[in-house]
Amino acid sequence: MRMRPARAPHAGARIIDLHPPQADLRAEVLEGLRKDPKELPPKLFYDAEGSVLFEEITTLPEYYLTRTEIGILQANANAMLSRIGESPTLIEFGSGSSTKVRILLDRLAGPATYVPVDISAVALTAAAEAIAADYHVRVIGICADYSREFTLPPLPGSGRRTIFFPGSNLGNLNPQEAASFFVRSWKLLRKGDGMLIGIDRQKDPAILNAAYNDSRGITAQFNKNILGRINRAIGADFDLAAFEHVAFYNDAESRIEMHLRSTRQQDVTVAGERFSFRSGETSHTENSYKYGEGDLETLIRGSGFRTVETWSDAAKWFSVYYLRVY
Ligand code: AVI
Repeated sequence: MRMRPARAPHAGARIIDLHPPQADLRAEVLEGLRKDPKELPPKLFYDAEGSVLFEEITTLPEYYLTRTEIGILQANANAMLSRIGESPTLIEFGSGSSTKVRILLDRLAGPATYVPVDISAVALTAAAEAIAADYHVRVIGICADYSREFTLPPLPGSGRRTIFFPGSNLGNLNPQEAASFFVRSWKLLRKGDGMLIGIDRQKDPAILNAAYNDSRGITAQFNKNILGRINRAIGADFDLAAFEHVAFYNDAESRIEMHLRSTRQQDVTVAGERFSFRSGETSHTENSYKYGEGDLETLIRGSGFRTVETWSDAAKWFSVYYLRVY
């Protein structure tokens, strides 16, 4: 069990609600289903049920990403913290339950400010309060959508800012979206500030295919839950039993693709609009890009960042990069 810090924790967390615009799920789903081939927005994965399924995925033997990244953070936290510098302000994008940042906070000496940023005010408040209760750090939670541009309120810390973006979440963005992610992040930082980011690497496709086709079928449930969510949230009559999970590594695009395949010819009504699915027709639900050596450098070139140091596991399946604004 983690030791509590000797000093008294700060009194509570401050939460600043930037009122992120709510997605128009109905419009996004209909737009995707009108495309050929059909697409469904991956943001729909994460309702309460999907978030539980994702947590389960992170513990599966085939899904090496989470445990490998945690191992890298644990083994190299002190080196990371020395890059991050004294009295840091750690800004975590999509902070969720703020679990991985604890590995850094456990080893922090001296004052620090932790700024979790999450679109869910409920998850943000719970996680921010828990961190404020467990650590001697100032906690300022920001309810915002990091996938769009937003402005940080004035932050009190005197040290450098570091954006913490673990979990290979960058992988779910296409190259253009990833490039604009770095530009948006740069706007929140100053010269000398940094970013600590988890990146899943290219590797034997058999390992990648197994990670997204686990033997217990949890990833399949996670993928199909998107249809259940559409049924519940915007009114549709998807029969989940008539779709199957498909995931494969697309070598040319360096990405895992997830799709849902219709097992028969069927019509589905979604928010009052009728859609036909051919037998065998697939709808694209997610991409998970895998980065090769030097790919990140190519991606960030021109966005104002440079790679300063990287840490990986022995097999180089996963890396954590420290980037700096120059
Ligand atoms: C959240 N994200 C990094 C996961 C990934 O590996 O791309 C989402 C996921 N999809 C299927 N399994 C996990």
